[in-house]
Amino acid sequence: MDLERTYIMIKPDGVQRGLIGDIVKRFEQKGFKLVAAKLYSPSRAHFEKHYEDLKGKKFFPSMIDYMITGPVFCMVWAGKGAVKTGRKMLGETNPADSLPGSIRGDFCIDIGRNICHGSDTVENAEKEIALWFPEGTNAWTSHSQGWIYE
Ligand code: DAT
Ligand code: MG
Repeated sequence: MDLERTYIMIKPDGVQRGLIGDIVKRFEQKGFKLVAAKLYSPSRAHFEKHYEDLKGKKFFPSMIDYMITGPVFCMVWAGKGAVKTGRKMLGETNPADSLPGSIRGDFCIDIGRNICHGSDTVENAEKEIALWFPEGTNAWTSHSQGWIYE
């Protein structure tokens, strides 16, 4: 089965606040499959590439300043509808608009400290996976597959 992949990243505030385990747990419990993960401290240029679509925004420089304050936890999760469902699990960009039960709805308050990133389209997910995991991801078969998919 060729599963859809999405790039999920815990930002420096999520790492500092000890939320890696909670966020990983939600994706695992949902039934998605972890195919790559690493703690990583990329350069400013790397973040500027990741967020290149937002280059003209007023908040762009301060957002990049925040992203380079410490390591981020980078992950690729695979599963049916992983991109769309992953975004739903994260919540809205602004935590104030995020429902309780979503990650941003439960764990953060300010838009500029919204603890996590998730790809917004399948095309962007594949671009982001290539940027963050040039070494590739891991192919493995989960023993739960038959209990998650019909
Ligand atoms: P998302 O992270 O939900 O995909 P986005 O791609 O529009 O949202 O923006 C990327 C990040 O930039 C977002 O997670 C937080 C920051 N950001 C977006 N809009 C902002 C704003 N109006 N003020 C401050 N930071 C903002
Ligand atoms: Mg985005």
